[in-house]
Amino acid sequence: MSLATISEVLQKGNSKEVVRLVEESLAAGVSAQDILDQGLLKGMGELGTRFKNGEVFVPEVLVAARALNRGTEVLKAKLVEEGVKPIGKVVIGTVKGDLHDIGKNLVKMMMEGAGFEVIDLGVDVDEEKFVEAVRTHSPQVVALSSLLTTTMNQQQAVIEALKAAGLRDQVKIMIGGAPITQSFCDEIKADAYTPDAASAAEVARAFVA
Ligand code: B1M
Repeated sequence: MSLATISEVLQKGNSKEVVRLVEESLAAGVSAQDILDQGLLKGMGELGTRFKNGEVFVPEVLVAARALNRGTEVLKAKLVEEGVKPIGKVVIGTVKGDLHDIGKNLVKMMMEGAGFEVIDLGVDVDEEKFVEAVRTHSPQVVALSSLLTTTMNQQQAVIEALKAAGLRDQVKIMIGGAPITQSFCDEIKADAYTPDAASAAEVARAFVA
């Protein structure tokens, strides 16, 4: 059994089979790191590209993400044992006044798939909670999602609050959501706008590279 099989089965969203194959690979002596990189994360990365190209849709990504989570649960103990470190930390949330979380959850999954530890603050998150989370977790990236034209300005409020707290320069601020554009990103001086979850993960990876 090759690790490519894990990648393929993950993309089909078959959690049970992913768990079985991960256990089988561990038993055969394959390292948890290789299973993670060449099996699970590779699969999620490929699916992310297909999602970006419009070849698969939200439901497929959600079931694959569930399979990824089940697979990483099996690996977790081994990874800790092998001393594998996440590539970085991301604090993510949907801004104050906004309850939409499907896109935010996809960004979270893609970031996790890219190897980040993600601290998810949920929805309707005010600027002070973001500031507090940056102080507590020292992430490299803060990711803000907004789906409403009435809440997009809240992304700027988060940036201003981080500035006022003296934390702005310690993090890269990424923004996204249906009404967000590159010109809005330039206007509020965020560090990056990405139109979809897969490119958000790619840009976050580039920030910590
Ligand atoms: Co609402 N809603 N909604 N809604 N809703 C929209 C956004 C809307 C466009 C519908 C419409 O009128 N055509 C409209 C906004 C209009 C506007 O502001 N111009 C709208 C409205 C008005 C409202 C309410 C005000 C309705 C009401 O109560 N009168 C209300 C507001 C509640 C609130 O937030 N305070 C409301 C409520 C809801 C539900 C609760 C019913 C539900 C949300 C459920 C949930 O999220 N758990 C809902 C839904 C589902 C939608 C639509 C139909 C779908 C949104 C979605 O999940 N899309 C939406 C219409 C539409 O988009 N067709 C609509 C799928 C998701 C994968 O896409 O979130 O865009 P999206 O994420 C993408 C990218 O944007 C990007 O990556 C994702 C995937 O690649 N992305 C990022 C997102 N965040 C990112 C962050 C990044 C990078 C990329 O970096 C950090």
